[in-house]
Amino acid sequence: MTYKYLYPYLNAEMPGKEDVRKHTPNPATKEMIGRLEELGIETALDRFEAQQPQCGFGLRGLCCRMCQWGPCRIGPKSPRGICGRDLNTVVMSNIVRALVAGLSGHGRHAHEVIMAIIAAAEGKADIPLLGETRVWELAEKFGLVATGKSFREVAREVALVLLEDLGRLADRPMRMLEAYAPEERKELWSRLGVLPRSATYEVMETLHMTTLGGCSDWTALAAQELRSALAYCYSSLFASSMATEILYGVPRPKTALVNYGVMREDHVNILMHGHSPVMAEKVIEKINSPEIRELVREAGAKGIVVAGMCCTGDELLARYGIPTVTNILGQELALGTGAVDALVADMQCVIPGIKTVADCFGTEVITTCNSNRIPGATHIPFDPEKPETLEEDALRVARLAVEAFARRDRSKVHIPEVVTSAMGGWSYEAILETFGGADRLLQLIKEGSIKGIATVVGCNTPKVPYEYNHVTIVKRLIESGILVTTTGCCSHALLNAGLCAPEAAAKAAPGLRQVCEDLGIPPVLAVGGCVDNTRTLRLFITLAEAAGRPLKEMPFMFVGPEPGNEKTVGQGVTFLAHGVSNLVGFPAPIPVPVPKLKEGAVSGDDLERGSNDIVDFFAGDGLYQKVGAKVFTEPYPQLAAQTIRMHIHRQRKALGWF
Ligand code: BF8
Repeated sequence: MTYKYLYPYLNAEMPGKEDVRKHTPNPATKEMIGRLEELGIETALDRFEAQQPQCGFGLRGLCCRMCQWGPCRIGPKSPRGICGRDLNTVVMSNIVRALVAGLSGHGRHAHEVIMAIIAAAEGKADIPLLGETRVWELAEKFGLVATGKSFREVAREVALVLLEDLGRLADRPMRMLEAYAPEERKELWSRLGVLPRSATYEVMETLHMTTLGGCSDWTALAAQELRSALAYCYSSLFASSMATEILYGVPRPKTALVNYGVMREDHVNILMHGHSPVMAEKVIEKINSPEIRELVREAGAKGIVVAGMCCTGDELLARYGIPTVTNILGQELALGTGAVDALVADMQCVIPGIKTVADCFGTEVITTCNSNRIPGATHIPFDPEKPETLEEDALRVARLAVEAFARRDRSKVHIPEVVTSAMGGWSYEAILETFGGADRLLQLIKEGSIKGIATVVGCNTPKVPYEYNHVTIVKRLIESGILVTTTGCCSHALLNAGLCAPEAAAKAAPGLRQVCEDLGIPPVLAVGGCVDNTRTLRLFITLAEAAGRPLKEMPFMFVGPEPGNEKTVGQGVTFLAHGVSNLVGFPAPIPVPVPKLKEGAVSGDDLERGSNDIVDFFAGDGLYQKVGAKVFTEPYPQLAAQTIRMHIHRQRKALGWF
């Protein structure tokens, strides 16, 4: 492996575009990087190179921009900012601010799907409520009285509780946390004083604590980090995932073809992108209408291909087996095929660079969320407070896509002929049913057929060779008998690499291979979008309960090999707060202690590690003593896989599971 850029103070190297093209595992990606290069179209990989070298202060979280006295940079010459803030305060403030930015993203997602339930229940929009079992489950957990009420009334009341968890200002318990968190954790979080009120309150409190003249005790900021992560987990992740299940049902496993080759030259190709599925679902309904079918025929197309990107793609694969194409760092490459007639983008992770690529091919970019506008794009929003126009709006989106097909410049179309078969739809219920219940799955783990479970998730970053870390780590994990669950952009890498197909069992260690072959399942289970990380978390909680052990003792790990979006901070800290250690594939913006020669060293091997409070907190004993979990950082995937194996091995040994 070659890396173009060396950052000694991070203990890390970063790839250039050529390194990415050489090492990225998907042949379709390699082909598209070359194709866009040939056409002279710029992508994120070019802009990443143009940004080199990146600011060393920013990379280590040492830049403070929280007031107008600054920006201040913390370094040997200026160990404090102008206001007197020290390194610990600046670094921890930056981290907790990133976390609540992510909380705002998933919280806004939760808001949209919760409001869609209310609109459906009140009969204001033709949106289904297919997740009946989830409604009754939540009503019971929340202690709602259902007697004498219709299903729709109960669904509405459940939605109102979820909404309250997003916005409560008074110091009262979060209802989802009360309902789903393990008892042992609730007691611990109460003792630590980190029980949250709501998403809104914790975002406000974090911004308040970190502004000029706010909190300068980094340990209080670290507590706010845990508090905000719990708000993130229960009000935003759990709520988004379950509210979507109330709308469109709980997914069950299904197979599909994925990868760039699912697009067809003679079809209208529509890519659904983003996170919230409400508009995407309605557009899919409309493309089957007689009006659109007639338009397709008139335009000379053989049909419509709907395919997904990022988390909306994960959702559609999980529910309908709709093919997926790629993830956040592949979105420009997918448009570079020239075969996409419409890109329908809702919220988050829709990078502005797509418009430049779309304009080269006449692709219709349609934005559908008022929070996510792109200059020059056609904007047809779904507003959950005004859902009455959804039918007509979705029809308009479908019409625009077909009209764009008629205009498509056929001479520029270049679709890599790469398709992969895959399975998606691994909800919490589906996993337990497939394994024959929690006790049976636990038995397989205890006897060692399955060594442990790693949830390998998250974004892409241009700081590692695109998708190489995801795929390399996961291959090594299944070779070691570790079952993998996956979501988000990582899942697209693994889907396209063939690791989510039952045939991938042949790549697993003998015990895991036997289990997968007996059940007809892959060793890598694609559970959905990022908010569905709660499906894995719930599985971990259930298995720990079945084992009668606290979650922190179980052979499980949270792995984010290619962190990118601020949302990943909350994902990791969510699992940490529950006692599940993290492996992150690139140093977070915290100062990494770089090894240096000991005083009087006689050889180059005589090294000592530097240290600082924040690294000791996350990677040493600080956080571990509080919650029983820590953060490992390893940008090199072979070493990362080894670290995960070691962690799971140690956990098993401590449990006596051999
Ligand atoms: O929530 S994995 S880049 S698409 S943030 Fe975004 Fe990261 Fe992809 Fe979905 Ni998750």
